[in-house]
Amino acid sequence: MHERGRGTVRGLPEWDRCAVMGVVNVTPDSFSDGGRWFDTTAAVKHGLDLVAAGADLVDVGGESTRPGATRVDEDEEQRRVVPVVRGLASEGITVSVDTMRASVAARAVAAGATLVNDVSGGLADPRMIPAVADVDVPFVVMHWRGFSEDMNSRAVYGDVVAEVLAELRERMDAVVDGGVSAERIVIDPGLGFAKHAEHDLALVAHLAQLRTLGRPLLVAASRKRFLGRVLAEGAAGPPPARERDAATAAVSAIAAHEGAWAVRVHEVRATADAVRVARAVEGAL
Ligand code: PMM
Repeated sequence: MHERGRGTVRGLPEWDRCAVMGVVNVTPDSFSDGGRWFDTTAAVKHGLDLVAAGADLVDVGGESTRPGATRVDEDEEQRRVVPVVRGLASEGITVSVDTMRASVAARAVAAGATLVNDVSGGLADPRMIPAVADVDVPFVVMHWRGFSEDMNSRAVYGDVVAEVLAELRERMDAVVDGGVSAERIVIDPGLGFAKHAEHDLALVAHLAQLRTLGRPLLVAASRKRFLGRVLAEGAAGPPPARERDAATAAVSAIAAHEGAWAVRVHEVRATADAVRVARAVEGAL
């Protein structure tokens, strides 16, 4: 869908539709699937299963960023992430590393990761941007206002879309000034990070505006609180995270239709179908 400008990322394969990024959280306490893949062998197998289900790339993370989470120790994060990255990369899978630490990013890249996904957009670790520039791999710049411990207090916006756009533009400039080539950048609105449900929904409603930043867009709505809030309407309360996959796939279809470059999801199958339906519909335009 080049005519709609999905965009390409130098150093990554080109897909003819919105790509599907499957999530492997190697954490005991992740927001939505924590504890299930907290072992190298199980985590690698889970990544392979995600690819078999239709994932184009796999995002491996060792630190939970759910609201209120405290930080994991650096050595522990490396121990969790690096062997899983190595195991998946050695199977020929395109692997992304989800980390806010330059040291973990560098080791994961040495182990075969080809994309660094930093939810802080390079803000959490001053060594991150130079490290990414040095290894010269693609970099996800997500909208972020602070660590998970107290991020909800930063969810204050006048115009969330305009502010996220402006803050992302600032981060993109800083990343490029730091030596990362612009063609390597992917942007991400950071759904659920210092955002309440109404902010997340407004961002999903205005993905086209984020596309004006001129870089490929990653959308990560999977199982997040705002979907719980949407599904809670008329029900007894929000369903647990693992019961939000159909809602996640609905966002995947919307995001793909709006020109997202990739969607990041825990349950791949339904989203793999959603992005294919979006491509077929675009093809019929
Ligand atoms: N969200 C989480 C983790 N990593 N990475 C990007 N680029 N964007 C996100 O929104 C994002 C992320 C938190 O979700 P999880 O704990 O359910 O994986």
